[in-house]
Amino acid sequence: MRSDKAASKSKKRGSVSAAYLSLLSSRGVDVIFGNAGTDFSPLIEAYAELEQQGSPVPLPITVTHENLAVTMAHGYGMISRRIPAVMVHVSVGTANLVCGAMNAARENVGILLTAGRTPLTEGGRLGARDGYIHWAQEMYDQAGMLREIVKWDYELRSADQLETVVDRAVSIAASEPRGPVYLSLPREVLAEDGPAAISPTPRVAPTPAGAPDPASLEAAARLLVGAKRPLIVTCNAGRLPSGLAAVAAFAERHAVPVIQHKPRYLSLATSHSMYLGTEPKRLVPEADLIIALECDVPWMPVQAVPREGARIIHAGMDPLHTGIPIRGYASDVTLAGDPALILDGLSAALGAPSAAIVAARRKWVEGHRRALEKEVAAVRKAAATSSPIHAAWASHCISEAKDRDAIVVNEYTLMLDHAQFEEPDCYYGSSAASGLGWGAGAALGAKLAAPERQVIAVLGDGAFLFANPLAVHHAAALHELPVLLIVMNNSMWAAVHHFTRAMYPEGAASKSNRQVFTHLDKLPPFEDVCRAAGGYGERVERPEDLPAAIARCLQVMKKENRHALLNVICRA
Ligand SMILES: Cc1ncc(C[n+]2csc(CCOP(=O)(O)OP(=O)(O)O)c2C)c(N)n1
Ligand SMILES: [Mg+2]
Repeated sequence: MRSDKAASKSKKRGSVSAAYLSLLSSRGVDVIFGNAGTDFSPLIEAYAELEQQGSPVPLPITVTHENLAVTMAHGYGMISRRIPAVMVHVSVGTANLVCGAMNAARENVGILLTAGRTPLTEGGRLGARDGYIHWAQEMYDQAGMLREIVKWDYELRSADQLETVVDRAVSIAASEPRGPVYLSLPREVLAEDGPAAISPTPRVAPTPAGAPDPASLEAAARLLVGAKRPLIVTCNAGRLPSGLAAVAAFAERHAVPVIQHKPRYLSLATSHSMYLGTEPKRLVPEADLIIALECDVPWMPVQAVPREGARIIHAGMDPLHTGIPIRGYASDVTLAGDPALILDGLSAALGAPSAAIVAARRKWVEGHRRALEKEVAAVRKAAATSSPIHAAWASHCISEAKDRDAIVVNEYTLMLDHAQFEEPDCYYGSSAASGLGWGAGAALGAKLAAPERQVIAVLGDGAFLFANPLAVHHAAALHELPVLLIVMNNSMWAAVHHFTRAMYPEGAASKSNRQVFTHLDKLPPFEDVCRAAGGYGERVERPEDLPAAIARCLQVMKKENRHALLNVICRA
C-alpha cells in the first residue's frame, strides 16, 4: 500500500466535484438533499470553492435521514416538476433510501439519486481509503439494491465522461414517463481534476410525453361512440399540467363520469358535474365501457367486476403498467401517450357528440351524483359529533380551513369525498407502492418548492412514525419550512387490523379483543415533541374543537414562520 501524502497535495481547484456541481446547476438541478459521509469530502470542498468564486450551485439541504431526503425530493419534484438531486453515503445510505425511491418511481417523479462509492483504491490517490469503514462498506453491486426501481444507473468512472453522464442521468429522469435514476460517485473520481470544458447548456433533451397512435384512437372512438354508460377511472391523469383540464373538458363534452381511484394527483375538480367520487365499485358493474386512464388499479376484482360484454380501454403513458410484474385487466384497445393528448385525440375522433346520447348519459350521472352527495352528507352529519374524531369530519374541517390553492399531502387518512379541491396541483396522495413515511417529507419538499403556498400533510400516526419524526421536525426548523402536520392518531395500524378481519372474518384474531402487531400504545405526545423541536403543537380530542385548532395552527405558521403539528385523537 502506498502513502496518500503526496496525492493529497494535488490540485483541488477545478475538481470533478466542482464541475459536477456547476453542471447540475446549469441543467436545472437546483437543490441537493444530502445526508453526508466520508464520500462527501470532495463535494464539500467544491461547494466552498464555488461559493468563494460566486458560482451558481444547487441549494444544499441537509437532511438527517435518507428516507426523509428522498421524500423531500419527491415533494419538491412533484410541485416544481424540476429534477432535484439526492446525495447519500455509499452503500449504507443507499439502503436507507430504497423505500422512498420506490414510492417516487411508482408515481413518476424524476429524481437524480446519487451516492458516494467507497474509495476504490487503498492508497496513492487523493480520495483513496483513509477510514476503517472504507473496506466493509464496499459492495460488489451497490446499485443492485435499487436497479429494479430506477430507470437507469451508472457509476462515474472518469472526469472525461462527466458531462455525458450528467446529461444522460438528468434527461432520462426527466423523460416521460419520469422516474428516479441512480448515479454512484467514487471518491477518487470526484477528487480528480475536472474536465477541460463543459457545455453551458444541456446537450441532451428529454423525451416529452407522446401522442397516441391514430388507428388506436379510431378504434377507441368506435367503442365509445354508442356507449350508454361510459366511465373513466383514473388515478394520475392530473400529473402533467394539462391533465386536469383535459379530463374536465372531455368528461363535460361527452358526459362521461370520472372516478378517481386512490388518486396520487388530482385529475378532476371535486365540484365538477362528472365527478363521481373515489370508489370504482359505485359504477364499474354498470358501465358498458371503461377507460382506465393513467390508472394502475381501475377496480378491485374482489369488490366489483365489469358486466358481461363491457369493453375496456387502457390509456396512459405506460397503459399496461409494465413495471408491475402481474396485472390481469383485459384491454380491448390500448392507448399509449400523454393523457391530455389521448383525450383530445379521442374527442377529435368522436366528432360532435349526439345530443340524445349525451343527455341520457347526463341523466344517469346526475342520479349517481345526487346519491353520492346524499351519502357524503349523511356520513358527515354523523361524523360531526362522533367522538373520538371521525376521519370524515377531520377531512371536512381541513377542507374548510385550507386556502384555495393550498397543497395537501395525504398519507392515508384524508377522505377525498369529504374535501374540496378545485385547482390542479393541490392534492397529492401517497404512492401506489405505499412505502409509509412519505407524507411528512413530501410536504416539506413541497413547501421548499412553493414557499408562498400553504402546505398541509394529513398523516396516520403510523405513517408519521415511519417518516422519522425527529428528522422531520429538525428539517422543518433548520430549513424554515412552516408546514402543518395533522396526525390522525388512533394509536393503531388500523389498516393492518381491518385487513386481518376482512381475511378471517370468523377467525380467532377477529374474535379476540386485541390483535397482535396492530396496537401502538404509549405513543409519545406528538405535539410536545413538535414544540420541543421549535414548532407549534396542539392536541385535539373533541370534534367541536377541531376547526379552531386547525385555524390556530395555520395562523401560527403564517405569523411565526414555523411548522405546526396537530395531534388529532381519532377513531380506530
Ligand atoms: C414501509 C411500510 N411498512 C409497512 C407497511 C404496511 N402498512 C400498511 S398500512 C399500515 C398502517 C398505517 O398506520 P396509520 O398510518 O396509523 O394509519 P391507520 O391504518 O391507523 O389509519 C402499515 C403498517 C407499509 N405500507 N409501508
Ligand atoms: Mg393509525
